[in-house]
Amino acid sequence: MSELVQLTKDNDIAIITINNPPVNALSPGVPEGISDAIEQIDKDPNVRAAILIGGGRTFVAGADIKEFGKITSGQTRRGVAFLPLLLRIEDCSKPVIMAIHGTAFGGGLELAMAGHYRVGSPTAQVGQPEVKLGIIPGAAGTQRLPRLAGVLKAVEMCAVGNPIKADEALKLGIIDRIIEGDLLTGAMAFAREVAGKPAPKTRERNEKLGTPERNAGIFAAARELADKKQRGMMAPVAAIDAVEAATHLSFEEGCQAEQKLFTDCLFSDQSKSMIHVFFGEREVSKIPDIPKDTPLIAVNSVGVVGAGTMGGGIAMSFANAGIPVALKDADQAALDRGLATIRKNYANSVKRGRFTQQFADERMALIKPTLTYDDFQSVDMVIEAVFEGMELKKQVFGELDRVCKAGAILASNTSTLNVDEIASATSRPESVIGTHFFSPANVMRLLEVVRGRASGKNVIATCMGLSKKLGKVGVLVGNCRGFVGNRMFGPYRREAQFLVEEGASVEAVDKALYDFGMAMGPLATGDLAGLDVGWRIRKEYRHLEKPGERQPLAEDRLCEMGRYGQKTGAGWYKYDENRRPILDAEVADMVRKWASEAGVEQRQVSPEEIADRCIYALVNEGARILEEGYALRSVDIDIIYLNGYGFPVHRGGPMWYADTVGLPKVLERIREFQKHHGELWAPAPLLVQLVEQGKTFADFDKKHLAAS
Ligand code: T1G
Repeated sequence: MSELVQLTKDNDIAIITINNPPVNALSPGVPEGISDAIEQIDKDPNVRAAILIGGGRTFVAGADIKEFGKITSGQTRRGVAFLPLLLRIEDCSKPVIMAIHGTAFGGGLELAMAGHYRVGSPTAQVGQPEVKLGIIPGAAGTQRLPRLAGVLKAVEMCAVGNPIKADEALKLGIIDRIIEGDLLTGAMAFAREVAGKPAPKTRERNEKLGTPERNAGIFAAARELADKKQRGMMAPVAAIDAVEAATHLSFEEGCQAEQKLFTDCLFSDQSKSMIHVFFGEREVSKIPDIPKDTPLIAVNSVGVVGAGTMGGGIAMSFANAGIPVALKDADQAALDRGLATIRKNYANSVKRGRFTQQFADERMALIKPTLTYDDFQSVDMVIEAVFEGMELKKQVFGELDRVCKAGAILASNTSTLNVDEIASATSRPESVIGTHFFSPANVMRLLEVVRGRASGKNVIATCMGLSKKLGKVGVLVGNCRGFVGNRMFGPYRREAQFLVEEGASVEAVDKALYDFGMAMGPLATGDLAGLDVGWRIRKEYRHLEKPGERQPLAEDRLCEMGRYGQKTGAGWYKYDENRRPILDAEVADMVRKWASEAGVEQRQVSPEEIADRCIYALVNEGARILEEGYALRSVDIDIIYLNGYGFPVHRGGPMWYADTVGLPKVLERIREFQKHHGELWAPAPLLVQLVEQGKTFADFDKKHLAAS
């Protein structure tokens, strides 16, 4: 038997235990071990029932995702085929009871469904999250789940990928009993109840497969939803097709249909990209020079300076994580406005069923408004979220230095300013760091943690850990202008504007990037964020502009006209009272006029050029950032773009996307743009170097890791 699977006995009950930490993935050796155990159980006349359970923190979290790359590149031995093993379990002559704690995900749930019964601890979760990796269940999950849970729920679970909790799984019939107390003890009692009785095989249970009329509506609605919410992704559609196959084909034929769809997805760029994202999200928390055991600062209370949009959202993030917040603003009216907005946001969450009234009330009670810094004397951390201006920030940090206790973390939510200069206003730069939240801060997952020259390792490690506590993904970035995300966003939006000046329409630019998969086009994003934000920053940095360098013509002028975007009812677009965009011919005429005055030649611009210009502007700037060391790895940049800027997850992030296109091709296109549009398009030296060496950004990351 494999060392990953143990077989023991308690009188007439056999116990199969999987021990493959951390999450009991079905790595090579696990299916073999289960197969051997089932053979022995079948043969042993003294065994009347068997229990399969996970050792450690969980049941089985699915197939081993690390193996997928080997499968698609043909490097792996496939071991015991998983699908036939599941049939073998189902055909075992003794009832097999699956005892679930933690997560039975993907292949884990498929394994569980091949058992004759399932019992679970109250905190167990089950799910088919494969779509989140760009694939679909590959071992009859799409065939057995509708047989247990019904078609409607099976489609949802397979196409959306969200897990469900034990109580819902019980109601649906996915599990048969919830075990309070010790799981194995409860499972043993259950096993003795069912031993010797005829055991149900999931694959033979057809009573929940519905009628063609009802199913047609379910599948149509699921496809419509996938089209809207998972735009451009192939796996959700494949998952729906596979579940549909279960409703009109035999189990065996359904499995064959599933296999074909599974393989198509597995070998696609989309699944490779999404698996890159899965590991990337975990990778970004690893900082080479900050050991895992770095002592953390306990953050049990925080202060937030500024009750505006950002400050309010940040206060909500902490309150939602159960951390009390003192929220300060300079004047009562601003504080009242900020609190009213927070209250309204909570009320909306209750209305939409996201929070219960009680949860919202409790969170609201954690936010204590204040007009004075005195309330910050005892807090463990302060996040400053005042207006984006250096003088004001320095003044605030001077105050914080005066009132806050020694060791308190002093964080700035600046999105562009120099963290070291902010730190210079204090006597303790080692306690100062940037925490760049994204708007709306209580919703957006990204947190850029900005490392200043003097930021202490414990301060950095605490902020990275805190991001998880807040339900966010923290990415450590260096202290350059705009940090990583906004620094790259500059050239991206610059190109979008240049394209309009050169003859593309506003809607054509936005549509090309929306069709690429971005959540919104770049011009519409500007209107949403407020064009005045960039305008104000540009004024602050005007002295750094290189003389003669081409600058976008429109946004400063739109701002001078009071067209700040959605909030003023007009920007690149006009907006109705529901903030729906309306094309504005006036803007098109004005841009044409400004462009002709500036001598910008008008021409036809293709959607392909629009996407390439904007996306490769991201890639080129990303390569510079990487080379300069302001991002640790290319995958860090990807995670930033996926979580903060609406980059499509199935393309893996800008740097990964460039790898999939092929860096030589990307470089060639960038050189073309350089020829036509000048030195703003000078290729990043790192990009040139990687192409010369025949390497990718992923190779760069590997080398970087090996060196650290
Ligand atoms: N394979 C390999 N490694 C995995 C893994 C997996 N399935 N799941 C987790 N890990 C690693 C992870 O990279 C991390 O490593 C460590 O375990 C702890 O994870 C045939 C085709 C289970 C809810 O999609 O959702 O089955 O960074 O930090 O927050 O149809 O991991 O420490 O080195 O996330 O407690 C379907 C994916 C596979 C589940 C635990 N299954 N995993 O969360 O810890 S496809 C999934 C998760 C499949 C079949 C198909 C979560 C978790 P390191 P963690 P966590």
